[in-house]
Amino acid sequence: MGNRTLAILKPDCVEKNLIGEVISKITGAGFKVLGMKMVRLTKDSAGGFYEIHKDKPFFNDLIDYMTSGPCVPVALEKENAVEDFRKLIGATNPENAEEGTIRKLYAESIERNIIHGSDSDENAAKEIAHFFTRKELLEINGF
Ligand code: IDP
Ligand code: MG
Repeated sequence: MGNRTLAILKPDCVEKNLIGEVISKITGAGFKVLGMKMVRLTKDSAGGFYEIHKDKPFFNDLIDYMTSGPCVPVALEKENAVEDFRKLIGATNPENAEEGTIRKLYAESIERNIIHGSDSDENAAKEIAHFFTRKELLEINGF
């Protein structure tokens, strides 16, 4: 069981001025913020991040969406981080997300669903490394 996960507050979250509300839900659920930054993804960076979906019919739209404006990657720490965070954000399609989850509360569609969460410990480590260097996290947190 790993204790880290990567969130991204996606461009629709930033556009809708929901950064504060969403971070508040995350910290309220017991996650500690290890690192957070605002970035504008390039097509290459977004394509690399979502490499696993490159053959899906929604891939090009997904890359357009993720590069449409700034987003906010957040490295998070908590016991059982990956599983607990996926529960907190809810199903990919907000129509199927449970009441009270971040996607149920704020997302408008299966594509524009506000937030990303890693789906395994292995991917969490890779995804955190996509946005934050080990040195950087070490320097920020002092451990
Ligand atoms: P996840 O974000 O819940 O892990 P994934 O299946 O990994 O969902 O898909 C990555 C992202 O691609 C989703 O969060 C969503 O933005 C987009 N996406 C997934 N499935 C569809 C779809 O069927 N149509 C349009 N966009 C989709
Ligand atoms: Mg996924």
